[in-house]
This record gives sequence, C-alpha cells and structure tokens, in this order.
Amino acid sequence: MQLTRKGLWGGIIREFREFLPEIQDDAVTTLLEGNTPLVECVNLKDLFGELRLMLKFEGLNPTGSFKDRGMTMAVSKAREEGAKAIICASTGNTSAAAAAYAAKAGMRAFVLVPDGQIAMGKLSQAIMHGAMVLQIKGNFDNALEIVKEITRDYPIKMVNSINPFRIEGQKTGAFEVCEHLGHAPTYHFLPVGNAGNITAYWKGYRQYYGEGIISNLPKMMGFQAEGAAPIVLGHPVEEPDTLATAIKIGNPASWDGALKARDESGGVISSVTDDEIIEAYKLLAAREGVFCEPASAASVAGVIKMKKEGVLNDGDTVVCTLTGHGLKDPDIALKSSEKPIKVPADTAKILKVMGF
Ligand code: AN7
Repeated sequence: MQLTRKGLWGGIIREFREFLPEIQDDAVTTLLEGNTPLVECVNLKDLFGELRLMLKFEGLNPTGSFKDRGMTMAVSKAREEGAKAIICASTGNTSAAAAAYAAKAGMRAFVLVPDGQIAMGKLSQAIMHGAMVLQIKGNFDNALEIVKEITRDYPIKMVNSINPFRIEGQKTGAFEVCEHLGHAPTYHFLPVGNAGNITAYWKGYRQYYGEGIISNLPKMMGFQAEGAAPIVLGHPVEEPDTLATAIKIGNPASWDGALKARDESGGVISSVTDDEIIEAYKLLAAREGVFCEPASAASVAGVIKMKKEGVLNDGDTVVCTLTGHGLKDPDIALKSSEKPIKVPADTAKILKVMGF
C-alpha cells in the first residue's frame, strides 16, 4: 500500500479558503482546528421521539472549544498585519484559544479573566500556553470594557469576537454541518453568551445559501442561562449569575447579531435554568457518551424545553452545537454527580458492592 496525504485535514483556513477573507500563506497559524464530528443521538427517543438530534461536538477542537475556529483566523490576520501581541477578555475558553494560537504564532498574549469564576481546565490552558493571565476583581463585562480601552491606545490586537475575523472563522461550523448532513438542518440550537457564535453560524448558513450550496436555511435557536439572559430580558444584566461560567455575560458584544439571526431565520432566543442545564449536561454524558461543559448543554436544554412546548416536530433535523469539552470543568462534573464508592482492597467485598 502506498501512503498518501489524501483526506488529511488542513485546518479551517486551508479547507474553506474560498469562503473566507484572504490571508497570506506564511501568516496562517493553525492547530488543525475544525472537522469536528456531528454525532447523532440514538438513545433519547423517550424524550425526543422521531426528532433527528445531532450534536456538533466542538469540544474536540485542539484547545477543546469552538473558539479555535475564530482564533486561527484572528491570530493569522494579526500576524499578517505584523502584530506582536494579542489581548482578550474571557470567561475562559477564549483565553485558552488565544494563548495557544499566540504560542503557535510566536506572539505574546494577555488575557483578562474574572477572578475565581473561570473553570480550572481553561485557566490551566492559558497559563501553560504562556499567556499573561490577569485575574480582575470584576466580571467578564468589566474585563471586556478594559480590553476595549487598552486596544484603543496601545498596539495590541484585540481577539474578542468584536474582531470580525473571529466571526469569519467561526462561521465554518455551519459549513461543516451542511456538508455532513448534505443540507442545512431544520433548527440550529446554540448556547448564547457574548452572542458571537450564533452570529457566526447564521453568517455561514446565509453564505452557503447565497452561493446555492444549500437550498434551505435553519431557524436559529439561542439559549442563555436564566440568570444571565440580557437578550431575553431586553436589557443588560449588571450581575449575571449562572453556574455555566462560560456564558456568565450580562452585556453581549454581538447582541445585534443575535437578534438578526433570530429575526431573519424565524428563530427564538430564550433561556434555561441552571437545573435544566445540569440535567441536559448529565443526560448527554450518561446516555450518549458525549461529555460537554455545562454552558454547551444549554443548547440541548433548549431542545428539551422547545420539545415540551410543542415547537419541534417528528422528522425535523435539529443540530446542537456543543461548544466546549466537559474536561474543561471537572469541578462541576464531580459536584453534580454521585461520589465514587470507597471500598477495601478485597475482591469478595468489592463483588458484594457490585451486586454479585
Ligand atoms: C463553552 O471564552 O465568551 O455566544 O470568553 O465558552 O459566542 O459568546 C465563551 C463563550 C458558549 C458562548 N459555550 O458563545 C469566552 C466566552 C462555551 C463558551 C459560549 C462560550 P458566544
């Protein structure tokens, strides 16, 4: 047999070049992100009936979240422009991706995170990749304001999703969903924090539609955590509160993009409670073998809610973006489930506990 490179994935910039802003070859900074699986739920018929539920598992990107799609674009573009440093505010995943791609590009990264409110896995990534991690006594929204001020006056590239290249990269998630299914889904569910991703997916779907690659558009369904649901309430939330720390955001930067996605697609932006999020989070792990982080499960909690409200029909294809990997936040996993059983090192006793 002869070895060939056929079929090897080159990262989203190389794979989707014709649909993305141009980038010089030597500036492309990639960890081969993208090409994540679209996993079909097979064990949840009791909940969803004949709904076809598919999970776009973005936790399988190089740094464990969807942010890698946007970051390869933002960092490559910053590199092309000659930037030496990047900066972002983050609830965790953006900081992990920024740190990793900056390391790859040979740039410095500064990340501002809310003190004590980001998951352990994400913090350890940012530190390991060599970013300067600044923990502020404040929330994400405060951190983003400071980053905006700094980048107004200093030559550091902002890589939050206000940076349009982030959205460009993240829209490739929609391209992949269409390619996997052979068409667009009926509904696309996402968690909403800063609202960059729902904006990006809608942009991606519209672009494929405009190019005649797909002939239908999905309804965009965004779900915020109840304690951090500014778009649902129609005003910013001063002190957002949810255990899904990734989406603990009170004043989303892409607010308008989310409204546009909802209104143009005929979709919904709604909220789910922390209990509903944890229920969906555990359900996916225990019954489908897919371990995502709590914020990601807001999408599936949204599907459960919409199904109960009679919005979804048998035969509909529903895609949920699972934005980040469950290993990002082991604390919540352990807190929300049963403790391991302590046993003596004794076969007979262990067999008894096992029920034999
Ligand atoms: C797992 O990392 O905002 O609505 O600073 O980490 O595009 O903001 C993370 C957001 C959903 C919300 N799921 O996406 C950050 C940050 C996970 C996330 C969201 C985030 P957007």
